[in-house]
Amino acid sequence: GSWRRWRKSPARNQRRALSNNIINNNNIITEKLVRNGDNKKTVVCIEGNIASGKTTCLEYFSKTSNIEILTEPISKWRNVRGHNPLGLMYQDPRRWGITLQTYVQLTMLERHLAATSAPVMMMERSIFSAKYIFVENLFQSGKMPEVDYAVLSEWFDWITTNIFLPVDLIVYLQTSPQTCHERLKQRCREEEKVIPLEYLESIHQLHEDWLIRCTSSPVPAPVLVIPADHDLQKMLHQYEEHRDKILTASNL
Ligand code: D5M
Repeated sequence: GSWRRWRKSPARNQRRALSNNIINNNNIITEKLVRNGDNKKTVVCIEGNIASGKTTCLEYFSKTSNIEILTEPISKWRNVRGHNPLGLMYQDPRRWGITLQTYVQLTMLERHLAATSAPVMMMERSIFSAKYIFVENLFQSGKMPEVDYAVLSEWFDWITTNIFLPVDLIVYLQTSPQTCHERLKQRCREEEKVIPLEYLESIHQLHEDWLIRCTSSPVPAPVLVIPADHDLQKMLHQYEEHRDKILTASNL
């Protein structure tokens, strides 16, 4: 694993969000913010390609006391009032991409603002990767109309400028797209049967541009890279090795 530097601009945006929230101290966001501030909670986001092993990582840390785990709200994405926007997006991204992404953005925002009580909150992905990886992928591959991308971007920019969403550490599970493809076939989730290797390759490149090359979107926190092509035993060993570093991320 290695540490990478992070860029300053999102921090500046988030400081602005912090002061905005304090000035408008009549809303629920401010209450949560102040509570978070008092507690000095550490927020760790686990990022990585589809089937990169995020769940295994979260399961490992769920056995630690004082950590609250927030998994991706995928059950909501598969069932919102009887509809399955995730499945629809895979079937016809051009038509349903905006539908899923609007809902992903809302549910991720809910996760970031969750009133957890443990000193460490570990999240599966983030509102940042939803935008910088998945929305970007839909748009860049020509599967999202420019107007949909513009509207989503306006929403995202407003949210991240006006709401303080602190992240202390990003753990990037770095895999090869081929490994993810193998793991995906094994887990056999109905909606994902249509995912080709090329989709995983695009998602991989976007992660690398964002978190390794730092050439695409702002990185909201320091990044710990963990190579994640290994078998379960080796992965658990690596999590053990990095455990203290991850749990004390707010001291970085
Ligand atoms: O991701 C679970 C499933 O959800 C997988 O099919 C990818 C999909 N996913 C996750 N986030 C997004 C966004 N933001 N847009 C579209 N699709 C998404 P897993 O990596 O297995 O946890």
